[in-house]
Amino acid sequence: KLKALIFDLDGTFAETERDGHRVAFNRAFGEARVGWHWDVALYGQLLAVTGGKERIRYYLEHYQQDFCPPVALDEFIAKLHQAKTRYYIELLKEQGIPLRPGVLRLLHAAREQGLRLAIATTTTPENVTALVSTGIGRHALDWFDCIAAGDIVKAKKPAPDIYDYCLEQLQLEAGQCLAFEDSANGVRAAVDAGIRVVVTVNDYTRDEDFAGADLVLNHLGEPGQPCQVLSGKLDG
Ligand code: XBP
Ligand code: MG
Repeated sequence: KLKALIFDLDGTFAETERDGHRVAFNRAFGEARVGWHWDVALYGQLLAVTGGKERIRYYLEHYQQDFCPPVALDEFIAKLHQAKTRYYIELLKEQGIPLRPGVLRLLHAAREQGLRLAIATTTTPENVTALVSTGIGRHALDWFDCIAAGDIVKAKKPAPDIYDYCLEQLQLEAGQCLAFEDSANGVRAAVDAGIRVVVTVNDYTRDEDFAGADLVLNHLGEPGQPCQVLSGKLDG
């Protein structure tokens, strides 16, 4: 029997990547005067690597091979990423990023039916707090029995570790949970943890391979804005 819903955050709760994280990375690059800029298309490619620090490292290795960091590379990336987190939270507080259709409706419905809620994301914990409190309200942080985020596990999505961690915290079996994701990396993480998964695609992910997902939707739907099933079927 279904006991809990586990949500990805970036791209699933809200469209945070293009106008949120990407912009924050670029502001951090500006502050550090490194002269890099991640445009919308390049960022789409870099999203294949989950985790901001991991994404910066990948970019350096593949696009800036001649770059010499002024301090040890790990420290340089960590500092740059701290600045990025600061800009991202500032952006959320100043302009906010709306939740995607149906997200709040589903959270309310789940709570009414006694389902437990959790978050499984690769993003930094402070970003989860900021997105939930600006998108819904601070009180909503208490709705989640487990907020699994960022470096709490060693291997980020597509590894299943963050979902395994979540199941352990919730003390539930994979079969008692349903995950919500927006990307192929997220689907792989959930599927490899044995959890059934519903995908809501977005502009960055709609052409990805969601093998193993039970249901692929354009979004979760609102009254007057029905969702479209792109593939799959959820039984039971
Ligand atoms: C989201 C990510 C994150 C964000 C940036 O993936 O990969 O890295 O892009 O956040 P998912 P940080 O939706 O699959 O969890 O910079 O805080 O890592
Ligand atoms: Mg996502």
